[in-house]
Amino acid sequence: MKGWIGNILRINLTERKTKIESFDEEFAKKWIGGRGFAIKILWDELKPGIDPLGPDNKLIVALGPIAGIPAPNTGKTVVAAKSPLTGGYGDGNIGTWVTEQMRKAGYDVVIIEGVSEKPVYIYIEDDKVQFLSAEEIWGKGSYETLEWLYKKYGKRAGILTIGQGGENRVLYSVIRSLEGRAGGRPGIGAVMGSKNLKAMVIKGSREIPVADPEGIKKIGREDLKKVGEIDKKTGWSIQGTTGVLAWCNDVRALPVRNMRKTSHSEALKLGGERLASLKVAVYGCPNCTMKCGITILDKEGRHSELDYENVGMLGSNLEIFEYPQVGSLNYLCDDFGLDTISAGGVLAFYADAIDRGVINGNFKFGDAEKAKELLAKTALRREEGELLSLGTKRMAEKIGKGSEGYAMHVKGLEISAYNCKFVPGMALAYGTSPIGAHHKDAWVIMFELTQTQRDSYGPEKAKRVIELQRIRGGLFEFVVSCRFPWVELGWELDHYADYFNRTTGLNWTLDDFWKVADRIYNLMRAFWIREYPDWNRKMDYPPVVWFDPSNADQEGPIAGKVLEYEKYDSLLDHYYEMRGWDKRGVPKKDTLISSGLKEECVVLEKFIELE
Ligand code: PTT
Ligand code: SF4
Repeated sequence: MKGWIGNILRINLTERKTKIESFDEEFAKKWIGGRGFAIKILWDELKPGIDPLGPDNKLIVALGPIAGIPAPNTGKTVVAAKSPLTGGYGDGNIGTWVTEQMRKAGYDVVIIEGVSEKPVYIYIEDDKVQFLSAEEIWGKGSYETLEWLYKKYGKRAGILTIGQGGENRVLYSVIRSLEGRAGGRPGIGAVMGSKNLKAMVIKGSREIPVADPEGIKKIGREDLKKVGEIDKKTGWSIQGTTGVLAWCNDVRALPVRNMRKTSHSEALKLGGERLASLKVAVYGCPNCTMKCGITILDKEGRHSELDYENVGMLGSNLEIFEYPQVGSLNYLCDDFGLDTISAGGVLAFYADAIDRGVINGNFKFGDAEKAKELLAKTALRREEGELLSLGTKRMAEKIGKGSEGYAMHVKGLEISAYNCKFVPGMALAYGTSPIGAHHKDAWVIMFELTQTQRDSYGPEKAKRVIELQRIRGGLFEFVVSCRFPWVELGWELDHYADYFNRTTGLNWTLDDFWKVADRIYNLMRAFWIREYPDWNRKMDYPPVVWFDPSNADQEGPIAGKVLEYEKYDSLLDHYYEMRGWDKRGVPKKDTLISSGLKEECVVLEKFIELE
């Protein structure tokens, strides 16, 4: 078998035992890697209903066949577990040296299970695995921890770590790596913390086995150069992802004031041009020639790396329009290891609830200093931070008084920085995203607002959401590579089939990938249903406030417009029909069987009646 190493490293923290297991070509071809391996392992090995923060949850670190090879943007790693925030499948994709080092150490997957009695970190070097005391770094922020580990193991060591947020099990804690990389929005950092695991450090010394090493070296190197040249020509990485902020403000899709508003007169203070003018450094992932980690000095003079989501959620959504202050909030999220999107959503929800008088507190939109204090209290779970550590869904359940109506989440995961009160297709993308409201799988908004009628709920939108889910939530998450060369520079998808075939020696077309993507989607959905056997289509609804006419913009191009329930339902019907799911959003028997999930179908039938 080429392309895959065929090894899974299983690490049991309770027993301090490790084991190398192998998988065969059939498994490899069926699930490919990354998210594919993660969902299959979690489905097979987790008993439904387990406590995501208990010893039975498993942290999966998974790579795909092109991860780490010398080709454009292959320095990414999938981290996954049952999410403590949503109770469903959760994952994230993080830029890190772990990718290359783990492949060189000889593993496609690392499974971390059990709970260590005391805080530890794991050091892996090829076949050697050590459990080491984390006493010196437990309680420290992720920057200090990374520095401590780099000093010991060198700058090229693959490191995944958590901050105090993960240690204290804040439900939206992320895993951190490198200067500004963070992954695992649905609380994968909290899962790591619940295992008393501060960090995983990995180094490898072997060759990554590929079918065509010379071809990969030549083409990969040429393509890295070409991608860099296209980036320079287009100038994309000058502003990086923040280039989209001005557009979101124009089309009325910017998150402002807990998404009550869709634009702001001061929005351009947070635009991409402004960010570019403040740039002091650029960071990024390994194997990347279009590095997008634009870094500024925050209010306290520290390096802070900003992306659009961070700026939208910690800036405009909180009505904070001073870049260095947004930088400070972002820095704190990184250091504590909190997800910026959820943290921004939680703070905005808290300010909104106070503003509406349903809860007492002294936090207001626009108050950057208080927001900093609240982030620290959240990470340490002190005072009101205890409430904020739960995420908006649970906060609303505790607060009550109708606050669930404006808790901006789907399935418990806070909505990322696209305000869809009148963007039906993107609302569907959030509704059907397999980890809760994230834009990763189907960023359909640009297509929708530039190439379709905004007020249409027609099948063309459902079709495009599925196409994007196949590409972004499928292909890029199972071959494991950053999607930005394709999204931002138009680098064609055929390149990925080429890299895949050169690493594996197979002869696959993109159509072969879509079959795998659909299989993974069906299994991720089955995982959710097994956890929530009373599943119904309401699980795929965006927040009710987006349907509320009293929440419509008062002026501007979408004045008076909001989503409509009946029409959203018809869009959902189109989506379900195209996916082969029934009216509840449950995959039909035929769909499961024809996508190669016969055994999984038998299991699922024990939890819910299948059509
Ligand atoms: C990603 C999510 C995003 S999506 C952003 S900004 W984006 C937020 N970034 C955070 C951060 O930073 N610090 C922090 N403490 N929390 C953060 N939470 C948010 O996490 C990221 C890039 C980006 S920047 C995007 S879109 C693309 N995402 C990819 C993806 O999902 N898959 C893939 N194959 N390629 C991708 N390329 C791009 O990677 P999650 P990263 Mg990420 C400061 O983690 O959980 O997937 O959520 O990993 O290495 O930081 O790269 O406008
Ligand atoms: Fe990482 Fe950005 Fe490069 Fe993608 S484009 S590999 S996210 S630095």
